[in-house]
Amino acid sequence: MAKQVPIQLIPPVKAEFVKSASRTSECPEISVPEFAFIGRSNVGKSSLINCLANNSGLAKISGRPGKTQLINHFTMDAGLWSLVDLPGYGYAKVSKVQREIFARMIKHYLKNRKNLVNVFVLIDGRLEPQKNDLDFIRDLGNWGIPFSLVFTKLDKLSSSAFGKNQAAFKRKMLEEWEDTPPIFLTSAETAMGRVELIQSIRKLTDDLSPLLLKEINNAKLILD
Ligand SMILES: Nc1nc2c(ncn2[C@@H]2O[C@H](COP(=O)(O)OP(=O)(O)OP(=O)(O)O)[C@@H](O)[C@H]2O)c(=O)[nH]1
Ligand SMILES: [Mg+2]
Repeated sequence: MAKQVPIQLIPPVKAEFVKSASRTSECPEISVPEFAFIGRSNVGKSSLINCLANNSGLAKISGRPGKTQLINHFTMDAGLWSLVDLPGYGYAKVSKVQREIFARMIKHYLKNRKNLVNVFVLIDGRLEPQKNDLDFIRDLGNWGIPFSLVFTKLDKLSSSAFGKNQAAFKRKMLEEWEDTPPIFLTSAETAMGRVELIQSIRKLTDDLSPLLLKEINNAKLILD
């Protein structure tokens, strides 16, 4: 049985950097439920990971897009689950070849990482719906990968301006999807949404750990 973390208690999550990998086969050994943060370059993935961890130096942040270039693994809640910081998509200043390499790396990771439970797609709350976000979400749907939407940087605009962007994004999604996924409203600056994100990940971890651990053990037996 997985160790239970009381969902209501949100202490500073005990977080540690594990390793950076340039391909799925170099990722840490599968052991606990994993969650990934993805989104356009500069959307605030690394900042939000630091906000969740309550540690501003954990993941590398930069005002220049394209900072995160590898698959970065962190363990959270003292190793009960792991969080992955992925490179951003759609950064025009990266060469086409480099973008293609990132895209392939991300796709391979998402489709093959056996303990990946949910992907959090970060969307800049200041912007109207962006084609590359909608394209990426469509890919996730085609690959059958569960995901949630996380609107970021909400400290930077009024709630009415954000309300319009959110409504427009939902409308766009509903042109192709029957429903919208779970949505989180966040700011790494004010820690808005931190508790909700951690609660949701802990709940998924609590629900899934026993099943997932059984599957992981079975996979190991087959490999041995
Ligand atoms: N005001 C505000 N600024 C933010 C927030 N989140 C991130 N930023 C800023 O946005 C910039 C990019 O943040 P990162 O966390 O490095 O973004 P990223 O998505 O990891 O970027 P890449 O690794 O390049 O793909 C930095 O200058 C951050 O300080 C937020 O919630 N509010
Ligand atoms: Mg980053």
